[in-house]
Amino acid sequence: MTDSETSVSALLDSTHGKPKLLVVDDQPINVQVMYQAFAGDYQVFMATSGEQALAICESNPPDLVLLDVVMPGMDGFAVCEKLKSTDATRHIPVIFVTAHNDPAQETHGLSLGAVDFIAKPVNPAVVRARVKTHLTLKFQSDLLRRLVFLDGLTGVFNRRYFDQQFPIEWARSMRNGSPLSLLLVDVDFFKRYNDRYGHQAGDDALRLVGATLKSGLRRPADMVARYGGEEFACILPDTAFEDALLIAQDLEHQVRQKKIPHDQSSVGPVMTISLGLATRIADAPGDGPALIGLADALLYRAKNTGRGRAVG
Ligand code: GH3
Ligand code: MG
Ligand code: MG
Ligand code: MG
Repeated sequence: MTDSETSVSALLDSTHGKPKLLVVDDQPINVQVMYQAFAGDYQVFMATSGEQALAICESNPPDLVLLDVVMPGMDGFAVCEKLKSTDATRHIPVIFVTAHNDPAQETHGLSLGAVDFIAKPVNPAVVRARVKTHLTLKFQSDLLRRLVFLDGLTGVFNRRYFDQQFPIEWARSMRNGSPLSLLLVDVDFFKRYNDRYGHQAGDDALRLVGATLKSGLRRPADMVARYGGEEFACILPDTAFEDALLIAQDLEHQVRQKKIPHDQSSVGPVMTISLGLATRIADAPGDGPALIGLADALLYRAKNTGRGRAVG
């Protein structure tokens, strides 16, 4: 085994166990050939139509898709286009496998975002080698995305991701005329907590608060980021003020329920958070930074009116 193979298998083991492969072909015999080429080293899932393939990608995203082009109903090109235009599936590499391998088709497939194009009849050893190459690249780019966009201490998104995502959500909200809610969250008396229980315990508490906020947000589009030292920000797309206020109050309650001892807190004796909530409503003047400023001002008000509460 070469060094790069060793490091790749280590990466596979640490992140995924057996990689998940989705084979899509309307001819059961072709699916069978692929199954035999990959069963053993991979978890192989199969679909015999484009619609079925999309359903599997949505419910149980594979690490790579081997995709037939010509199928009755939704063809492979349409499936690829749909996968690439959806946030949750755009990072799944797609390899087209087709008998219609003229240059125009191949160029079209690659322009839709596929990573490779393989001609039928397939040579199993060649397909295996190409799949392995693309999976290696996929896992490396997954790792890079995690390093770039996740906070190293808490595992929630980091400030860099927030700064990238918030303007996107703001623009989407403007375009759709939908509300956009923003929560700024700050741990109460956290300096005293560090002084009393130590920095290590402080780090553990921040991890727990981050995890509690993350699990407390229910919609897939909601996201939490570590905004600064002991501050978090939650973006709630398409969420009206009244609903966001209930969520904010629930998050406050859930952190309190973790019962992290804090005998130096004037709110305590457990750790609490304060939250500021601001919502963009249709046709209201202002911009993204103004919404952040408003949420910050309301957080400040939560601090000044007793902490351990949400103010909107
Ligand atoms: P308030 O209720 O007004 O928010 O008071 P506070 O003590 O929480 O606010 P202050 O801004 O005075 O203190 C924040 C503290 O958070 C100070 C800093 O050392 C601590 N902190 C920031 N990042 C980390 C971290 O990553 N780990 C730990 N353990 N502490 C951190
Ligand atoms: Mg076909
Ligand atoms: Mg603070
Ligand atoms: Mg604080």
